[in-house]
Amino acid sequence: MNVQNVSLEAVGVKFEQYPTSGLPEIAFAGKSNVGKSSLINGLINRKKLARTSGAPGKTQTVNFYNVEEMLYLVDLPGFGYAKVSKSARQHWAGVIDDYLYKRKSLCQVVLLVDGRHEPSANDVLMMDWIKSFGFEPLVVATKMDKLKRSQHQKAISVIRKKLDIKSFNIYPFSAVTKAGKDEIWEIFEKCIGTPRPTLYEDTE
Ligand SMILES: Nc1nc2c(ncn2[C@@H]2O[C@H](COP(=O)(O)OP(=O)(O)OP(=O)(O)O)[C@@H](O)[C@H]2O)c(=O)[nH]1
Ligand SMILES: [Mg+2]
Repeated sequence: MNVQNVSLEAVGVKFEQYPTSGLPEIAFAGKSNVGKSSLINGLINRKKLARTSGAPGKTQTVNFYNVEEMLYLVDLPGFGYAKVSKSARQHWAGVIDDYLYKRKSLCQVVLLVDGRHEPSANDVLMMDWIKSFGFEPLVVATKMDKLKRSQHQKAISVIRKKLDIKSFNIYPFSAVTKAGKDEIWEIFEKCIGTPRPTLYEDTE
């Protein structure tokens, strides 16, 4: 997609604060500092519309980026950041859980993992968590520029094994070179207009 018009339309932690337009949404989940906000910036051709930081815990709200009045890219707070209190961790888990469970216009969930490392126990939990809502997460391996080209294939197979991914692709991405961006947009474009999994039950 050739993205030109994009804006941060809504920021919040509760449903009342989220957009009501019903545009399809794609959400980005993954541990703090893995590169969620950087991936969003890469996809929307902006350097810093989504705020990033070298220190984990930067994004603390659910942020809705309106792309061309066609869809929202939704930046979720990171999970599993050890330095925050247990109660704060529970709070964020609740915000993300509520969002993933109830958000009707959510059509795809992207799980980001660090391409340099074997996924952690938390990454595996997040994968299972997303699946429990009926989604097949789109797995993106970030920071691939930090690996040599010759290490890419091995890195992807380590992720595939640990996350027990058999039937779908893992998408490598670098926020530095933007490699992988077009492939990710291609998948996103396919899911625009796809309803969320039927596992979802209307609770309202
Ligand atoms: N080299 C390299 N650095 C990256 C890449 N993606 C992210 N980073 C860096 O990693 C750090 C964290 O990136 P963010 O995009 O803020 O991570 P986040 O997942 O949004 O983090 P939280 O908001 O804390 O959950 C920043 O210093 C980024 O510049 C990448 O593909 N390559
Ligand atoms: Mg962030």
